[in-house]
Formats: sequence, C-alpha cells, structure tokens
Amino acid sequence: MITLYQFRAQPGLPNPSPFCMKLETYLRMAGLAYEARAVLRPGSRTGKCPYIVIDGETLSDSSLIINTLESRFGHPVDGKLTLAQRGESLAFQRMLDEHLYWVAVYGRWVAQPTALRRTFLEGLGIPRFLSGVAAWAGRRRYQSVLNAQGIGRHSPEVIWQLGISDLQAIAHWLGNRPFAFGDTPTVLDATLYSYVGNIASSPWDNPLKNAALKHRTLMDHFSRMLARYFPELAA
Ligand SMILES: N[C@@H](CCC(=O)N[C@@H](CS)C(=O)NCC(=O)O)C(=O)O
Repeated sequence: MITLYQFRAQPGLPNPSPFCMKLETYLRMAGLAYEARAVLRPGSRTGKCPYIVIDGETLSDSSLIINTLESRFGHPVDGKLTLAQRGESLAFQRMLDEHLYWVAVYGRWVAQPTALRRTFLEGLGIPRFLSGVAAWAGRRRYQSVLNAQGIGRHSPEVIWQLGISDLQAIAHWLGNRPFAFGDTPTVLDATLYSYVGNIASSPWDNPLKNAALKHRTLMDHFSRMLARYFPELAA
C-alpha cells in the first residue's frame, strides 16, 4: 500500500498543485492502491508535496516517484512508448514542470494579491484572518523565487507570453490525437492535463487562463482525462 501525501483538494480539481495532481493520476493510471492524506506543511526531505511512503520508505518529487514506481511495477504506464516517444515525453514534461509552472506560480501568487486572498486561499478553507497573512507571505516568497529563477525579472506582458507560447506549442503538437501518444494515456497526459486544469480553473481571469480556455484541443484533453481518472469530479 502506498500513502500519498499532498495538499487538500481544490473544489472541482483533484489538487491545486499540478505535481500532486499528476502523481495521484499516475497512481490511478497504474492501478496502484493508495491512501491519500492531506497535509498543510509537507513533511518530506525536500519540504515539498507530493511525497509517498511505500514499504516504510519515503520518496519525494513527482517525477522521481513515478520513475521509481514505473521500474518497480514493470512500467505499467509508459512501458509501450518507443525511445523516441520517451524523449518527446520527457522534453514536454520538463517544459511544463520547469517553465510553464513558474508562469502559473506568477499568476497564482504574484499577479493578483487581493484575489489570491479572497478567492483562492479562502476557497481552500484557510480562515479569513489567516488568508491575508498567507497571501502576503506567499507573494513575498514567490516574488523572490521568481526573481532567482529569472522569469520574475520580465514585465508582466512577457511573463504571460512565455506561458502562452508553451500552451500553444503543446496544443499544436497534440493536434487532434485523443492522448499524447495515441489512444492510451501516458505520464505526459497526466502532466499536461494537470497544468491545463490548474491554469483554466484559476478563480480569476488572467491572460494565461484565457489562452488555455481558447485551446479546444487542450480543454477537451483535460475533460477526457478527468472523466477517465476522476469521474467523481467530471461534470
Ligand atoms: N519537483 C517537485 C516540485 C514539487 C513542488 O514544487 N511542490 C510545491 C507545490 S506545487 C510545494 O510543495 N511547495 C511548497 C513549498 O515550496 O514550500 C515535484 O515534481 O514534486
């Protein structure tokens, strides 16, 4: 049995963290039994969510966990991909996890501080008296992280455009295929729909959300994945 530690679910979405959503979806795709536990402060070695405990061992980082589970359980999800497809999958996952993610972080934590407090944090169940402090602290922290990462040094217009280009690139690549590599979903599908769901369900409008909503290909892919793996949440 696997214990999955992640943040509390966001209304209408498996998780407000794309990394948590990707990993929980992977566990369902692979048919691995798990118990999910919600945490506010991650207790992993990296201090981040998600992490799992399996056979008494704690593993962290969604991609590293997936790699370990794929090897341990006979590659149940990506096993049929060719080496070239694995390369494409990894390249797009890196684009989403290491680039688009930061634009989404900017959208959530930095761009609209008032909306962050009122709609996002309070929507997650954080009491009103704490949400102002959490928004202030989160905004300061992520401004500094985005500055160090580099994206935060651009103007808002450029930051949004960096993310919009990522969405456009993967939407064009996906075309009218139901899933990234055909009829069977893979880890890249779990990753992609987690970002699209996360961005599109932002409680406030922003250019990245508007771009996601306009990509029919991406929104249909999101609905297809949600219906398949989280039917309890699909409309
Ligand atoms: N590379 C990690 C990234 C995980 C990550 O950044 N998680 C964020 C939530 S989206 C987190 O736990 N943040 C808490 C913190 O940084 O204190 C993974 O794939 O799991």
